[in-house]
Amino acid sequence: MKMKKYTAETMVEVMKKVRADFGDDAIILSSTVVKTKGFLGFFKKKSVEVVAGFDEPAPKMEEPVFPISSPRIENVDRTSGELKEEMNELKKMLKDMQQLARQSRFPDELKPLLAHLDKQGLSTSSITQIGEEIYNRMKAEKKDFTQQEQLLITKELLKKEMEDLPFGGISFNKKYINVLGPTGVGKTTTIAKIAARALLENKKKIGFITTDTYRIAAIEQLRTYANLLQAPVEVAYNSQDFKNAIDKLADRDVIFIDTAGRNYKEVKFVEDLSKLIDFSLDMESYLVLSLTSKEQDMKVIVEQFNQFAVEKFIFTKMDETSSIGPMFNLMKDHNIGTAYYTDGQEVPEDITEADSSKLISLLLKGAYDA
Ligand SMILES: Nc1nc2c(ncn2[C@@H]2O[C@H](COP(=O)(O)OP(=O)(O)O)[C@@H](O)[C@H]2O)c(=O)[nH]1
Ligand SMILES: [Mg+2]
Repeated sequence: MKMKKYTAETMVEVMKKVRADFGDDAIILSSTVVKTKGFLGFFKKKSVEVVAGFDEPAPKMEEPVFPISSPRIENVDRTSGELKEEMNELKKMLKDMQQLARQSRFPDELKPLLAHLDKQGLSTSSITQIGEEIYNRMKAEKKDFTQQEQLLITKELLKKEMEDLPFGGISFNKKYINVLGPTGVGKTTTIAKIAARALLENKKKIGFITTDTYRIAAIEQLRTYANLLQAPVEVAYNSQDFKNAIDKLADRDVIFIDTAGRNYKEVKFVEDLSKLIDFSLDMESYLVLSLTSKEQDMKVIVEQFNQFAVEKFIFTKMDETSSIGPMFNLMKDHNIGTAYYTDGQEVPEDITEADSSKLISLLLKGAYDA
């Protein structure tokens, strides 16, 4: 492998140079942000240093080449979808690198907080924004901020970011509560929790419709909860069943609609769902996402389901993860608020109505424990 070191002021410039020498087959082996200290630490200059390599056709019997987990631009036949995905990935990576370069300017006092946010999985751009704001205020006030002061600013910024998003549970203004999402995230369990509260706390007459007829066990699971709550369940195999169910449950105050998960990546599944459920009804649709899922997968799911006019998110399985940053990233990217989060399998206990202050406290919990 041929290797060469490049230095420029920005990542974009470096990449231009790399491409000029190696074309699209370049491999980035490492990238560092180099700081040159100016007078009394002021006017620090930064530059980006990249070591790029080019894989020559390997002669036989050479030592094995280990894969390198850095941005790699390969020349292989790909579908336009894959290419687009890779381009987006690459763009994000470049953006992240630029953000990280910006972060490297921040004073050391800020590092524990920013590291905590990073561990929580908050997006690099949000972390940079927070760091920048605190740093700017430090400079303006010509002093370092205590951990407590840093936390206060962080809270204030996150709060402001979410001030226009809706939070909180079902409104009881709409008769139909529709719960969407992939398989296994906890839709049925969550419906049972919300329904139990509607019955016990709000004294509503509740009913259920399930369109999850894919597995017998799924119907039985909902029936079990419904029986405990002494509420009727209707099973809808097709759109006619769904219409009949609506008629049969006409006297109910709130009707919870459970849906099948299946493979959300199949466009057909989304089509089927819109044929089965009458979305023109007086309805609120919630998208259930498990915090144990990968953020990239959650993003795809949101895009897939967003055509159903998602009212708010419901995040499940908070008890199984210690990084809840993706919640904030998804809310910000899609401009959708959060109705509830759940943190266990107990019905109806393990569910909390979300509000931005609670979520922020959870995100910042333990920020200075380390
Ligand atoms: N740890 C944990 N498990 C949960 C939570 N919510 C649901 N589950 C479990 O996740 C599994 C799938 O739940 P289910 O409601 O059937 O998911 P569905 O396929 O989306 O309807 C079950 O074992 C639930 O008990 C939660 O908040 N925390
Ligand atoms: Mg289910």
